Amino acid sequence: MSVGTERLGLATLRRVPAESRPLVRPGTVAAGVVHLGLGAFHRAHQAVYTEAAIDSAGGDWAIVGVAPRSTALVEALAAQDGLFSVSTLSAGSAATRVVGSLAGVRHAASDPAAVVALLADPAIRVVTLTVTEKAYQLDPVSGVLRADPQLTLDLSTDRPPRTVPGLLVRGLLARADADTGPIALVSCDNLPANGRRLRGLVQQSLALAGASDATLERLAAQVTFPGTMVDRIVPASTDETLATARAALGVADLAAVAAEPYTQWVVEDDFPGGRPAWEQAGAVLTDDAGPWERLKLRGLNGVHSAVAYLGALAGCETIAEALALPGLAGVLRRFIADDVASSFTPPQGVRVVDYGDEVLGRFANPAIRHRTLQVAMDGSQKLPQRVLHTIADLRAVGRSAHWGALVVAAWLRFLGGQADDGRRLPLDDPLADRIRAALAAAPDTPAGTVDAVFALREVFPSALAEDDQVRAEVTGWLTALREHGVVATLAGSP
Ligand code: CS2
Repeated sequence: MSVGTERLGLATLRRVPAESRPLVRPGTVAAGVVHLGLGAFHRAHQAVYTEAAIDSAGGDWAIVGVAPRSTALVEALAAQDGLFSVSTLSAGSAATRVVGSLAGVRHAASDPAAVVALLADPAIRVVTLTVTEKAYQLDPVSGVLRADPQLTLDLSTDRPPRTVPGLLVRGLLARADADTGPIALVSCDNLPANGRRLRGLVQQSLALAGASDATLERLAAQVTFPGTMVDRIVPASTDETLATARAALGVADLAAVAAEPYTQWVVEDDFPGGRPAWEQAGAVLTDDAGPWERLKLRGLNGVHSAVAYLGALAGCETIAEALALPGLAGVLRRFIADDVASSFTPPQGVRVVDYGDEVLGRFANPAIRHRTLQVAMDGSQKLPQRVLHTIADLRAVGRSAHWGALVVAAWLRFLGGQADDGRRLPLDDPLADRIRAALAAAPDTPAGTVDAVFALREVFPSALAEDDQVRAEVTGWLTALREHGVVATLAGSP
């Protein structure tokens, strides 16, 4: 920040152009929601819906945002009175608006006790989470959270909790003790049946923490886990994002985010302590988010991963650039029409191919510079629900998943760490060490790679790993990718 640049905050809001000012002024609405995970996605999604809900229907539903790790973000938001901006970008246009739904911020790593106290506060009736896929896994061998091997210590009552489940469990135990009242815990991560998944994780964590039967019963009656489908493309912020915000606002915003115009939120309506009127902000409240989740995970995220791996291998920096690779859009349309659309029953009134066409249009947005390597991250946590479930559901009815196999092959080649032009590709994945060790021990052939990676049971369940047809298709694609590269493989695919 250059000397003399004013920062966004309550005191400088009058300098911000009128059309960019927030709908809600921080400090005027009490908190009712705690959000865990203050990343760019939350700021451009739930925070925006909640601000619009408060604006149109009122209610004490401001959000206290908790960053599990990042201190920089907590400091930036605290210095800005919780204000931040969202720039909505499409080809040739940008609109920047400040959002005012954050009533405060906390840093879990340095002050876990404050977060536990917050979760136990009777004013808080909704907790939302965006903590990424990898935070939801229990290790099948040790029974301990894979994301943090210290979980058991974390849950003992004489240690400050350090993980998300640790914080939740400690907060819930305090609520049960004080008979605080009902609360909904809402996963907003891209996982199938995310509500049930969070419920399972919390129950297992409560058991590990030694919660008594009476406590478990009390919590079962007072805590719900609505499932959700969340959607908006929000790349990690860059210097360019901050420059766009600053040009629009006339003040510096160090917590600025940029996002596409499209946004969607489908939420199961199970909030025993009430909730913001999100439907007033365009959210769909429903009994069952399942069909929407499958549509989004398979028809958007699965296709996103396909573009990310094939694009990264072909040397493309962004998703939009990758989508322009000759032949790729056609292959993705076939993947959507032949594989994804036949693998599940979509929500009523939705045609999967139309949804897919809209998705490809969104990916082509040149103003969203979403890096292929960002989407490629954490593949071991993403591939199952994005692509492998599509393949497994087709195999269960005796069909093959030709294009799905190409996506798996692209991931396997990506794991090898080298793009088609020889450039190094980083492997950012919680299973990276095991993947590297498995690949190093295997023969360096397509079949050797398939054997090594298909042996990761938490990624490939045995029914899929032992399916000769799937292995043969993936091996075939991997051979083509290794011998000819992405561009020639796409050109040669029927
Ligand atoms: C992306 C998602 O990073 C990724 O893996 O596929 O974050 C995607 O942009 C969002 O789910 C869109 O809603």
